[in-house]
Amino acid sequence: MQILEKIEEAKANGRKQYAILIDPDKVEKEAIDSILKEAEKAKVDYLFVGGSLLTKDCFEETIQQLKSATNIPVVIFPGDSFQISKNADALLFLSLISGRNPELLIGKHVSAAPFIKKSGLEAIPTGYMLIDTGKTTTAFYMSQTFPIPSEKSDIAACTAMAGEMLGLQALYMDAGSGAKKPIPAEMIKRVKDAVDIPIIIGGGIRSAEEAIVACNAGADIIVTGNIIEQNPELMHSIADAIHKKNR
Ligand code: 1GP
Repeated sequence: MQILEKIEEAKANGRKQYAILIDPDKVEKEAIDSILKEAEKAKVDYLFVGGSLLTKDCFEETIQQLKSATNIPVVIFPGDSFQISKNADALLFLSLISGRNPELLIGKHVSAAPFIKKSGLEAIPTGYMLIDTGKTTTAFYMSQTFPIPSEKSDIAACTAMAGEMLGLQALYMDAGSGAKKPIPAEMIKRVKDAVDIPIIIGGGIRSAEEAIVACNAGADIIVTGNIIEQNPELMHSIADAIHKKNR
């Protein structure tokens, strides 16, 4: 089954899913095995891999390490057009619809398209929306765009609707890695009421309680990154809380 089908099936059955983000730049090669061991025990649904700024040349090596060590699907969450690997299971083909930087709306996609096609990777057309919850994150700076202010739920809802009308198959609303606060429930709810496509929520989620607030508001997939790198054990309580919603 393709990854998008899996996501859609889970959504149709009201099953919430959990992804952890592995930034190849931040996670030491030696730490990956222990993170994966915990991820398998916690029944994490997806491993997202990527970063807004990679300074080490270890992207492909990280994908291969993950693929050889686990059966959890590996989904590229690309921070740039060179973050492509035929060894992953899918790639979120992100268009930064919250911003007005043409390179991130369509430009990089044009350069990456032939490589993605050749790789045979499943590309999931995803509307990427950056939400400002009070801190300039690397994603905001690197994208050179204005994120949507977290109290402007109407802008988020209209952006999401436009993305869905353009044919995007999923939305990723991101407060950015290490955000001060997660995206407010009110905004998630407004977006959920506005569209039918699956909604991925990430950025600044540090506890099971915060993950549940996002799930209750309408998130279909919760992503945590930073906190897992600092404390892999935490993924158990977050995963349990998210999956408990499924019983
Ligand atoms: C960032 O949504 C991800 O793109 C995860 O954010 O690292 O803050 O969990 P955190």
